[in-house]
Amino acid sequence: MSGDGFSNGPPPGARPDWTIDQGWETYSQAEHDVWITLYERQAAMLHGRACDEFMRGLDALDLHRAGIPDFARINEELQRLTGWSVVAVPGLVPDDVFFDHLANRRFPAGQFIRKPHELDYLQEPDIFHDVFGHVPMLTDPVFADYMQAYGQGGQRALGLGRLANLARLYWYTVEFGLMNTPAGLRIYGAGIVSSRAESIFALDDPSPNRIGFDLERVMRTNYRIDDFQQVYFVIDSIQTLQEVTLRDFGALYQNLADATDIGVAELVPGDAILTRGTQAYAKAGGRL
Ligand code: HBI
Ligand code: FE
Repeated sequence: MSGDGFSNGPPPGARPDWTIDQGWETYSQAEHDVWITLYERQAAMLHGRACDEFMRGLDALDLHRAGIPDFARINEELQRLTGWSVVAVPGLVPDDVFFDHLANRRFPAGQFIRKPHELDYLQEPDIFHDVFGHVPMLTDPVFADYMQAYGQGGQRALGLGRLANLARLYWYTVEFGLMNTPAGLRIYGAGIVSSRAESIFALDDPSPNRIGFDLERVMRTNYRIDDFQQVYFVIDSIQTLQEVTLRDFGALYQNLADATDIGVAELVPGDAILTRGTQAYAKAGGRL
């Protein structure tokens, strides 16, 4: 990604919008087996952990079959449900390209799958994170609209120089969001549902803070990309995300221009604290 958030050009073999063919027929059996291993260990444990919208989406798309899903097959159902589609990309794409896809209801998904020794952790989003993690929620009409609005907002934030604030919203909702439901705390964030260890940590561990979602608070909060989160923000329902998109982000960015950042383990006045975390995991050195 370029520093200013605007792209130079796609790598050789990719189209101008950075998409490539999925080339579904080129995956090896070993690669399909990685998908099956990951799918089976996640799908079973997510019952009672992931929110109903995610579990319904997982069923609707039938992502199991015999391995890595064929985007052409997923897209038939996804198009029918919410008008979204999945397109293949080589890996991370520049911010402006990413937002343009989302604004047009296309989700860019990594074409490659992690290696058998990387089952638990990898830096770049692969097809398992992108498709298993993100795509089920795109079958929900309200969430689908939120993602499109995020893409449109991203294009605007780039122009206003406020991308850092907006990226935190994505991080703490789309990637690491939790939901307080009548049945209990549930996961909807793709970064959590696609990770076995964080699916347990995010809900059950006493270490992280869990705080009621507040848009300005979230936009001021730093995040970490190298380990479990030290704070999770909790929405009451997907409707909370719909309300977010009705806010005037221009006014919000003006307020935020003078506001200080909030540390990942910090609590501030006004926080609706669901769990006051011990931070024991981070204090002990985290993943190390
Ligand atoms: N590219 N493929 C891919 N996937 C992402 O999640 C992604 C990206 N490029 C930029 C990006 N995310 C983020 O920088 C924005 O959400 C801010
Ligand atoms: Fe992601």
